Amino acid sequence: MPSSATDSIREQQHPLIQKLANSIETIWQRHLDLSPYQLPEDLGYVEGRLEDEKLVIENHCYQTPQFRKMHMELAKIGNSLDILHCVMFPRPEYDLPMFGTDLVGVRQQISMAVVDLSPVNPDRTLPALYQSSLSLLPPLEFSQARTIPAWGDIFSEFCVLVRPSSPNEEDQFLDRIEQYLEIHCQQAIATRPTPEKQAEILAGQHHYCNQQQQNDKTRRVLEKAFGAEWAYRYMTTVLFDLPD
Ligand code: BLA
Repeated sequence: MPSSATDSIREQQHPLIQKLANSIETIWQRHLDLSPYQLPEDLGYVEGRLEDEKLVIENHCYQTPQFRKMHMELAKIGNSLDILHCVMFPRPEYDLPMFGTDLVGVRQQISMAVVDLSPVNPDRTLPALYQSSLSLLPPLEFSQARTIPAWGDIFSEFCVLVRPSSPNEEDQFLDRIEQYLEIHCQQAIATRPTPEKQAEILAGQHHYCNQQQQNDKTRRVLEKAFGAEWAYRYMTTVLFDLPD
């Protein structure tokens, strides 16, 4: 985990990213029994250079009885790009979807905000109690939806992928993430392990990670700052790794 000296990147991030990072940690702490998760030692806090600008990556990582790994990453490239990435990887003996979110801020504007609870069971549908809770949430109003990329066939019908274009839209996005996380944490603690489904769920998580690793936009940023080999290692061991 980063030391307090390196913890300051959050205060320099876009306000929506700051609020979201605080919210995610608060909801995790409120519902779940967190213990630290050890990332590869050299990858917890990283600095690189991209076109004369400094790239800083700060990782926060935990585990709980239900989740193998809960990872939140904040990244900043000079004054031009702010990133928040977060994925919760359930232990494969739990039939739970993958919570994922990614926000990219270009200068003062969030250019892309996505959140989803993505199913990984064999029929790729969310458990019934997720479906019913998510369906009850009020409809969203965003003026600029974004197109789901080809690798995004992993996302559910509840995926929100937008370019928020006003303070009201930013608030709506923040609320929606908080609602998804509350539902997810409550469902997770009420779920009993089903070891007989483990192999199928693991296969679903593999597919999820393989698809996410196809995101050229993420890879390109990392490759430019750290080189292709490092970017590959980071994407497969920190962002989208799999249990043995
Ligand atoms: C898009 N991700 C992006 C973009 C960048 C990054 C630069 C393009 C933004 C834009 O088009 O406006 C970059 N994201 C990063 C980097 C890291 C990162 C460098 O996390 C880490 C260091 N991505 C995820 C997760 C999801 C996700 C968990 O990490 C979804 C649950 C989705 N990112 C995602 C999607 C896009 C994106 C769907 C849009 C891709 C596209 O339009 O082609």
